[in-house]
Amino acid sequence: MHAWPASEVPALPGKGRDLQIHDTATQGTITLAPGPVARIYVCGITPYDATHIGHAATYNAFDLVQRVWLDTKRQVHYVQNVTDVDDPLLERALRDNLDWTELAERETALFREDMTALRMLPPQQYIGAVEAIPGIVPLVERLRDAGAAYELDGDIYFSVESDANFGKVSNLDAEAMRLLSAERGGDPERPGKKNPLDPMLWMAARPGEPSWEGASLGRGRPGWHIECVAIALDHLGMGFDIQGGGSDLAFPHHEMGASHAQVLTGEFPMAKAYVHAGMVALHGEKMSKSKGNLVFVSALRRAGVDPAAIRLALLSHHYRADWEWTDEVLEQAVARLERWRAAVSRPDGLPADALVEEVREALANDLDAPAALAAVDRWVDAQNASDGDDESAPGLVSRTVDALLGVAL
Ligand code: 5CA
Ligand code: ZN
Repeated sequence: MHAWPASEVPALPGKGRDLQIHDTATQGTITLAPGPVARIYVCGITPYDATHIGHAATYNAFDLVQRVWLDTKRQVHYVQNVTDVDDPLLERALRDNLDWTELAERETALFREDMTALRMLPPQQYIGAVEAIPGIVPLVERLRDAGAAYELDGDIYFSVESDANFGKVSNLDAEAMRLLSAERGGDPERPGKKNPLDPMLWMAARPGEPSWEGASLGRGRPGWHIECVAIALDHLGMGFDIQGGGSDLAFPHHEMGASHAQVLTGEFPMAKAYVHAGMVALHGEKMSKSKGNLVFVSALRRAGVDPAAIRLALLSHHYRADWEWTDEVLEQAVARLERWRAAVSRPDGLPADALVEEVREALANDLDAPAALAAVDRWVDAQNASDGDDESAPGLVSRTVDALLGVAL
């Protein structure tokens, strides 16, 4: 499917720095040194409800990754999926008496608008689960033929025991895995499974639900984890630089994906770094479509909030932190945006070459956006309190904030 338009990324003087990033799998910070083309896969939305601030915060983190890489003069190959067929989508369509394809199309269209408004750089490939089915079926067949999958009443399950590295992405103990599996789309209680954690690869057709021809698998629809593996391997291949998503994807989604890929290719890990963003809460609880405690990006936009202020609100928290959205977070961002715009609208100002390096350094250090904002704040405060005469400074600050933080002043 088509993605959304890219905003321009201004080139900055000098050269950016290599990204150091926290990797969930090794539980430490690693320095990524991609080749001329850095490769990233970011898990996309399940389009049954509009983009909320939690989604936007997660996509903001991976947008910063791209901006750091682009600043090092690399190209970025970015792939994102859309889980446009899955249980939660079908359940919502049924509840609201909607055609599931229309619901998915409507919410994906709104997501594109939100991403465009927030100046998130688009993926080169934006792939729906449905369009990926022809690539998913042969992978499931291969897993089955390799003895890593088995049938249960027509459904095909992946056997986690077929992968010696299972557990190395999320580093959780068996009990934690079991609890999270039940919470996040798994079915650990289903009788007949070899291991309660085994995830579904292919679900046999159910009455009243959409299904597709699956060659030797029979009619059905794909499981969730194999969807992302098929799309990532098809477009990026093994050993790409980052697989990203919110921290709720570390287990089971990214763990299972790494396992599928390990059995398919004999290689581990699928991504050099597994990068996870913290969860955004509202009124003390994780924002989630299932709980309905949501602040929608589109609703804020409709209420007249400048998307640049939304973006600054996201940037004011470290991507790995769990944080809470409040009116105050937004008010502070609106005030900051105003201060920054006033400072760069003057015809001249204080030299800003050091600021460019400070923002670069902050972001290269595990995407420390709050430190980057603090550096800009310092320049802005000094600029507003003095009368520097560097005519190139306001433009350079604007371009830096645009190129590295995605905020248009
Ligand atoms: N389609 C799958 C991924 S393949 C999925 O998880 N979709 S989603 O719509 O539920 O979430 C999309 C992305 O937003 C995921 O990376 C998820 O981890 C992230 N996300 C969801 N809720 C929050 C939240 N409250 N705070 C931060 N990130 C969130
Ligand atoms: Zn995914």
